[in-house]
Formats: sequence, structure tokens, C-alpha cells
Amino acid sequence: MGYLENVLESVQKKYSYQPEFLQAVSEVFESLSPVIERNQKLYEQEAILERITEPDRQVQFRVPWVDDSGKIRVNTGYRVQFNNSIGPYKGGLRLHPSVNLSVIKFLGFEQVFKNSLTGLPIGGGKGGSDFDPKGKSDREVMAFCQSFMTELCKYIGADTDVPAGDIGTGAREIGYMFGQYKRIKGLYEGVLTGKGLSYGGSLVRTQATGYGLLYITDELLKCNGLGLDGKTVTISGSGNVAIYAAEKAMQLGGKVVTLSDSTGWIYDAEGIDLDAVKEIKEVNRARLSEYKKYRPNSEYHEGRGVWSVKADVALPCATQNELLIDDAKALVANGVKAVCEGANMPTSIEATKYLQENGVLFVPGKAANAGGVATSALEMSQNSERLSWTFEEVDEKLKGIMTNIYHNIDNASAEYGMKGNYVAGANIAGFAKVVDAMLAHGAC
Ligand code: NDP
Ligand code: 2IT
Repeated sequence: MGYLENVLESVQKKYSYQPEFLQAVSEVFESLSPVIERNQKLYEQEAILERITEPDRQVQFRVPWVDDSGKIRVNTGYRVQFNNSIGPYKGGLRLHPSVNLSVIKFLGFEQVFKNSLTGLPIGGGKGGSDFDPKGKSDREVMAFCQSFMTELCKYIGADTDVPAGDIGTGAREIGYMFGQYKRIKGLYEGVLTGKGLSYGGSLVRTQATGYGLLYITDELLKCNGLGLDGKTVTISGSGNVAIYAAEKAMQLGGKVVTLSDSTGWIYDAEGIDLDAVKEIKEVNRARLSEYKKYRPNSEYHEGRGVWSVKADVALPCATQNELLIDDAKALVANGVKAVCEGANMPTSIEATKYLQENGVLFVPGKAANAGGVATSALEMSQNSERLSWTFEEVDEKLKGIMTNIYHNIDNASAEYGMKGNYVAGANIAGFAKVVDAMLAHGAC
């Protein structure tokens, strides 16, 4: 067995109880074998793979908060600081009942490579809690966020670790957390991104992940002799990423026909009415089943099913492992041309391989959804210089970053004889910069 296989086996043994983390590591390692082969002696001597798979540190803590009936409730909070070789830890906070250490470690691991791909100086981290914001009053959400930050504030800072949003964490939660950080630490600094515009947020950050996903998809299609104009697009999710992916897809001439949430999915043959979706999701915090009231001719289906719809472009934007082998088969049978991941690891390894083997252009999340964290890094820059850039300025930078990512991963895939394998290209290109810095820093 070679170096890479040895390390993979020992990680699998040590963390056999962390399936999501192991899935992310296996996917990255599979792509890296040609790179490791070229530098095996050095990397083995420097224990690069052992170090890159073990977080710098992980904290886990109790989050007690008082609900509206006066009862004390307890959740578990996490922050995994994975790797700060190329910059301060950077990555979102997920609030969802499914959160555990395996989920946060997989997200933190992916974030290391994603952040490297942006070309900006940010390391990788992730955090969150098994708190479920659904059905909670604003006051309960505030109580949770304040308690969560009371502990988290000991480990973060504008130059050490800068959290942001993710599933369940949006502008409201970031606001409560920022307020508590400021109060406890007495510091007005860019410790979180995704902030409101009145207190240091950046224009475009709300739209950035979805818009960025479409900028890279557009570049991918153009470079492969296709275009978005007139194409049918199927999207899963109906949160921050999905809504702004849909908005930009429509602006670029695509017709978006589906969205979903954890209870079901909608199909609108005439194209989704995004104003209705924004009102349902962003204003009323309601279920997608409400959509039929706005558009009586649309369909609402309980359960899974968005990938059964005929489309040219599919954009999974909800959560991990939401596009499985049967979904991949259905997409291919329906002639899908491209699948680009807005969510983190939404496509299983088996489904990814099936899509690639059947000629589907496939861009993994660590490249395709990097626009969110890239714009977070632009928010950090603006906070540091105490200035705000215009919408056009930030949007232009975002577009440039996403176009560069596409060409970098395309070039990396070609350099290693796998032209068009963007999974390999993203892993190789993301890994290169981090390893360079790790080698420069010595044993740490
Ligand atoms: P939101 O909380 O805004 O929206 C999440 C959406 O996904 C909701 O429609 C939600 O449905 C659905 N969803 C969540 N969990 C599940 C589940 N277990 N099964 C089915 N549907 C589910 O989150 P975001 O839009 O911010 O995040 C979506 C994905 O994008 C995540 O993978 C996240 O890590 C990734 N991402 C986010 C970035 C950002 O900037 N926000 C940046 C890069 C990646 P429901 O409302 O019913 O729960
Ligand atoms: O997965 C992600 O890249 C995010 N949730 C965004 C992280 C960030 O720091 O903006």
C-alpha cells in the first residue's frame, strides 16, 4: 500500500463513527493520488496527509437557553478550526437538528480546499449546533444565539476565526450573535460575515453563493459550447443559496422549474415565481406547500423528487447527500448537460461517478459554491479598511473570482491528464496552495 492508502485507512479506522467526514476525505484523497505520487517522499516525511485530515482543534460546548414557557433547554455547540495555513479560520455556522461532530468536520474539511480555491487568504473552519430554529419565536432564537456566542466568543476574532451563515443561520441569527460578541468582548470588529448593511455587512453577500454558482455554471457552459439562455434548470432547496441561484439563472435566460424544502418540492412548468417564494420563505418563514396559493397551476409533491424532472442543468442547493444514484440515473436519462453543486457534498460519490461517466459536466461544491465565502472574505477586507464597496464593485469581483476558479480547476484537471474532471481539478488546485504554506511553516 502507498502513503495515501495508508493514511486513508488509518483515518477510516480512527473515525469510523464519522461517516460524513470519511466521505469527504475519501472523495478528496481519490483525486489526489497523482499529486501524491509526484511528491510522495516529501509529503510522507512532512506528514502532510496526516496533518491535513486532523483539525487544528475542535471545541464542543453546552448551549443552555430559556424557551418561551420559562423552561431551560440545552443544545450542543461546535466549532472545528480545521486549518489556518493560508489565513484565519473561515466558515459558516449550521443550525439544524442533524448537526453533529461528523457533519461539522466534513464541512470544515471541505472548507479548507474551497477557501484556497477562492485565491483569497482564508483558512478553513466550520461550526454550528443541533438547535432547530424552525418553529421557534424570535425571542427564543435570540436566547439561543446569545448563549451560543457567550461560549463561542472565547475562540473567535477578526484575525483568528470568522464564522458566517449556513443552513439555519441567516441575517437574523448573525445579528444576534454579533450583538452578543460586541457586548462581551467590547470590540467592534469584523468577527462575523453576512452582517446587516447597517453594521458592517457587504453588498452582494446575501446573493453571493447563488449568484456565484450561476457565474461558474455560465462559464462552464460557454467553455463547452453551450449557454444558459433558454435552458431548463432544476434546483433543490429554497433557502439562501437556492433562491439567489434561481434569481441569477433567470437573469441569464434560464427557466427554473423546481425548488424544494425538507417536506416536499414544487414544479412550475411556466417558471418559478421568485417573488412568491421570497415572501413564503424570507418573510413568512413558511413551508413551500404555500406556493400553490400563489400559483394554482403549479404542482406540489410531498417527499423527494426534484431530480425526476427533465432539465438541461441541475443545481442541488439544499444539503449533503440529496442527489443519490437513482437521481443521477434519472437526470442522465432525461438528458441533463450539467450538474453544479450549490450545497456542500449534495451528490453521493456513486452518483458523481455515474454523472461523470455519462458525459455530464459536473462541478463540485467546493468550487461551485465558493462565491459565498469569497464574498465573506471581501466583507472582511471592507471591514479592515472601514469602507464599503458598491454592489457593482463586489459583484464584478465575485464574477472574476468564479471565472478564475473555473479555469484553475479546468487547468489542474488537464495538467494531471484528467481534462474535464472538475472534482479532481478542484481537489488538486485547492490542495496545492495549502500544502505549499504548510511546508513553509514546518511542523505545526
Ligand atoms: P438555508 O437554511 O437558507 O436553506 C436550506 C434549504 O435546504 C432549505 O430549503 C431547507 O428546507 C433545505 N434542507 C436543509 N436540510 C435539509 C434536509 N436534511 N433535507 C432536505 N432539505 C433540507 O441554507 P443555505 O441555503 O444557506 O444552505 C444550503 C446549502 O448550501 C448547504 O449545504 C450549505 O452548507 C451550502 N452553502 C451555503 C452557503 C451560504 O453562503 N449560505 C455557502 C456555500 C454553501 P427546510 O426549510 O424545510 O429545512
Ligand atoms: O459553506 C460555506 O462556504 C458557507 N456556509 C459560507 C462560509 C462563509 O464564511 O461565508
